[in-house]
Amino acid sequence: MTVTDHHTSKDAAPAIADPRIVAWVERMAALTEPDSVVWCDGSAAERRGLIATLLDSGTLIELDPVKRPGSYLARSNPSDVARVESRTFICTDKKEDAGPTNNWAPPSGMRETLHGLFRGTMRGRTMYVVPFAMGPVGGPLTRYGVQVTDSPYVVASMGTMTRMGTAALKQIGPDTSWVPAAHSVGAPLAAGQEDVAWPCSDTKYICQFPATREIWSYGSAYGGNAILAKKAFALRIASAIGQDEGWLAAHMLLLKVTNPRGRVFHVAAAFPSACGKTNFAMLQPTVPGWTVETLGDDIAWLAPGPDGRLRAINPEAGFFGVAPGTGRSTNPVAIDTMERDTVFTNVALTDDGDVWWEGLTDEPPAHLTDWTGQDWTPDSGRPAAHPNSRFTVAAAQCPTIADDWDDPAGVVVDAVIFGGRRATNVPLVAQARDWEHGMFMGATLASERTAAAEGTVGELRRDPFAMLPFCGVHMADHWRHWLDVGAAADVAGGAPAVFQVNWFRKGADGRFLWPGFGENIHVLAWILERLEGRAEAVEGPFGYVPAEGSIDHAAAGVGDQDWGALFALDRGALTAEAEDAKAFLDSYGERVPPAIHDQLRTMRSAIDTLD
Ligand code: GTP
Ligand code: SPV
Ligand code: MN
Repeated sequence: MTVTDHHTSKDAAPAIADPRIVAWVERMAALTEPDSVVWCDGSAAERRGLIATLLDSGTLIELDPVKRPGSYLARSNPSDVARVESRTFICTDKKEDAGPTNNWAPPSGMRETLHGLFRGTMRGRTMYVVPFAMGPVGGPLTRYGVQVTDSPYVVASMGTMTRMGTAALKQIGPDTSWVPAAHSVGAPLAAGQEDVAWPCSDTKYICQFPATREIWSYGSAYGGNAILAKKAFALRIASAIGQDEGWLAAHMLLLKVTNPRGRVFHVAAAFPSACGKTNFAMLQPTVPGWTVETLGDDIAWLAPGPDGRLRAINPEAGFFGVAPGTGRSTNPVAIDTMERDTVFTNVALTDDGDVWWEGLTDEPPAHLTDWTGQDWTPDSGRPAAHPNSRFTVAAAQCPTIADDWDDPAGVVVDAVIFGGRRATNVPLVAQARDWEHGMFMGATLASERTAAAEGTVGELRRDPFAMLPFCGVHMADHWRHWLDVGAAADVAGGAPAVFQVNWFRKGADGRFLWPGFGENIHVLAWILERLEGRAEAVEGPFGYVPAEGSIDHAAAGVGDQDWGALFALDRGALTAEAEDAKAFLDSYGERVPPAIHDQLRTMRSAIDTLD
């Protein structure tokens, strides 16, 4: 079947394409009026062609082929540098189904708005049709989607971040559900008009329709705004699908750890954006005998396996990781992963054709071209790389990628961890008393804001399950769903144990009390020893915390005083924290599961008994 309408060259749809996809692509082409339509096959030759197009348009700059083989730098428009939470909408029939944490719009009204914006939006451009799989192609947990986009940069990104192309398309038969994802940068070209390196629009809409499993995104080419397989599909739409089908979409890294006795565990951990998932997933233990391997750094889908235990896959195929703060001393695995075949966005360019960002080396180079293309020196007084600059690279390139990272059946999850950036109050680590307590930890998670989205960096906000910007259902229903799925797993033979961590507690002098990074193995080891019944703990308001001597903090370079401060309980501050949690839960109204309120009451009683 061929795409037929007005002006120009349209690729014939592949013969294997499901007629529903072909019909949707035809409708999108008729609406957006591209000059041409290209069906992506995911081949290496196709990628080479895309890169050539992007070099030609100035979107990509080739890096030095010896220093950084197969790698490129992209500089975005300075107005298009991060996710736009204020422009992200969950379009449910009833406003209350989107819940208090989402921007809501009625589906019909939003559809009208989007149709208006998309009409003719691809004029002068190519519409790429990008079929993709989230999860190993053909796997039982894998889901499929098709994105149309007028951004070749986004196609190249989707090619790294997903299993993209013909293999995915072939999986979509007449009975396969698939998610249509429409994307435009919102910058049509008039005849003869010259393009810019990073086309985008001041008008932005990132819209999810959970009931019809549809995504529409307009105006941005950056990260989660545009790589629609990632946050829009694998978290927002997937959280709605998962609720219907009995599984969980989580903003979680996935790692495998082998202890000194050779026992293997798998751990899923939810931290908000730019709070250390990539680093934790690539942890290089400072304690001999422990090995950590990587399965995923951002998203996990958890589903009950045949034996009822929770299993998880990483639905992605690549990393879209935060560059600043990533260096040989903090995350050597990431540094090795991106030594070749990597696209960097909004980092600085060195004079010898390589990349740099704050934290890559202790000493900045004497001269750079900054992320906006301006000359930069260490006394410029501004960052050389944008704080949300990122690297895009295939997961398979990671030297610590686990052998089971793409097992279609997923891995059994032994422990679930919640973490945030908390300068005060929250201890380095605590174990939940049980699943319900763990869900309370997730529900009340709070973190200081980072540069991963627009807003004031450092401001403390609740970020339940690290899903605040990514939940396609009412947040309290998401909690109830986690409670239910865990309860079922518990009956079937064991829900994962749940923990909370905080690498970011600060002393009165403003310095981090915990060294973090490779030293986080001390905490991970305690967590896994708890699972084996080998580590002692004492109970307090946050649950079980390490007993004296159960973590060798001196080995992590932490003195007794700082160690004490990492677990200090200030009755006044914790009372205020609990008050805030109460107000937060109350603001969610009646959908909050009673178990969550019960847990807060238990915590308040424990706080009341403090000296
Ligand atoms: P998204 O991709 O936005 O979802 O973020 P992420 O959670 O994967 O963030 P990432 O691991 O890239 O971490 C971002 C920042 O956290 C970097 O600047 C790191 O240097 C910093 N970071 C990570 N781990 C630690 C740690 O253990 N201690 C401290 N102090 N900082 C850390
Ligand atoms: C995040 O912000 O959590 C990210 C980056 O992982 S983005 O894909 O842009 O959402
Ligand atoms: Mn993320």
